[in-house]
Amino acid sequence: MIEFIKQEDKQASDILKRELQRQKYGLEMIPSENFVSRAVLEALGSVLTNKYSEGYPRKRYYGGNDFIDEIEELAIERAKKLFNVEHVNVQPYSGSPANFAVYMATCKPGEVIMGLNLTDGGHLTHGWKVSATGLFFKSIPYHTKSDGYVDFEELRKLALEHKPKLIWCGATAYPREIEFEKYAEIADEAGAYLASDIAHIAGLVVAGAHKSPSSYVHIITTTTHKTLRGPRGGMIMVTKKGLEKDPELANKIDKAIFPGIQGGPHDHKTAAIAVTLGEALKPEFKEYGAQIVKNCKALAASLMNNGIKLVTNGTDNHLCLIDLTPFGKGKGIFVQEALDIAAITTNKNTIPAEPSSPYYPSGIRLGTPALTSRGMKEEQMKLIGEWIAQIIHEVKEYELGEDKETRKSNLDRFREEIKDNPLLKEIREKVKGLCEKFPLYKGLEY
Ligand code: DSN
Repeated sequence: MIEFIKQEDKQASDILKRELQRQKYGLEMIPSENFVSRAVLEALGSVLTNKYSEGYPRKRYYGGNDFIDEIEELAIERAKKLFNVEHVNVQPYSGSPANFAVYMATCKPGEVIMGLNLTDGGHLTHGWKVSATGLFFKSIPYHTKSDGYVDFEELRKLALEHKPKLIWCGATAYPREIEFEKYAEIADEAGAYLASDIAHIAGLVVAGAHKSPSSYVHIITTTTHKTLRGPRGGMIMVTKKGLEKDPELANKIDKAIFPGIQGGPHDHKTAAIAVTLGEALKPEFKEYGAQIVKNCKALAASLMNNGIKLVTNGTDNHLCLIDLTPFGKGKGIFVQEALDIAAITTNKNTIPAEPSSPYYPSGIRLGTPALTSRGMKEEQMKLIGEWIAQIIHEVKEYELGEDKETRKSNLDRFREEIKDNPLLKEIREKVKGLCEKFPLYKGLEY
């Protein structure tokens, strides 16, 4: 499969080989990651990477784009059907430029926008202070309540007071269903554009395992590599409601992507999106989406039955958010690194009312899209939940410390002590055994 890299570049091929082994023999539980099909991998590795094609199908600045036009149109038609929308742009390089283009199409610099606060589970590009979206627009964040659910009362009050141009719904670490209808009521009352960023749940939406935003919002953005199980990429969609609010909205979005913030589209990635969307149109994808949610509920139950607290006490979707504050603040880093040693990949994450900081947060975010792609079901989730709980209990006494020096020495000591921890080694072996029963990329060897 990588025979040419092997011949030409041993250094690079060795690294690729080790990453393939890591993926094959570990449990990938970062909820925004997944395993693409061999067909999607082929499209990504295709000759379409050689082409320049600034512009849009049938309106390009360069010659030789007949087949590029066809593949882009195929992706667009499939996306329209799957998401029930009027217009689709499949060129965003990923989620951040897709979202930035929405700002450019709907707001002027300095105008007011609203998104869910980052430490409450919101996306960086929904107005967080260090993101370009927080620097160039006036961001008024809304929050979750102490129970972890979105505070719609606060959102309504802020929206009517500040009259934002744009309101975002959607999140990166929110374990519950996004209540599009409540957002729509508030955005309509405030006269704002409503954009839903469904990057995390796009696969669930097309599978019917999460409600669709298409009749509630004006614009939908998504990445294509999370639950949708495609290449790293992005899409922007305009709904019927969006075109009714502004008949020029689709043109504005297209212009914002090119020439606004991007140059030539990545055509190999467009081809891979077309293949991904073809897979998502198949009946098996509905089963896949439903199983992601069943698995996540089983994982949540197993964690809670083993003494682990979850934000909102459960999940409606593909992810759970572990609240480690019963053991102290800022403990996410210890748990993430201990899980890593046991070959369970997750990410430390902030939780609502985070008492620590985004880099040293008090939660762990984990999910089931990638494990479900391997064919795992509820029985395996129960087991994995038990292992994770055991690991948390094993490292829960480690303290971070308040200042930089104490943190460094505490982390150094922790890393030294856990690298040969017998429980972590034992679970790592069990993880390997489980992975062997659910092979990944069978027959693919680097
Ligand atoms: N960084 C992506 C995630 O992991 O969810 C998008 O926020």
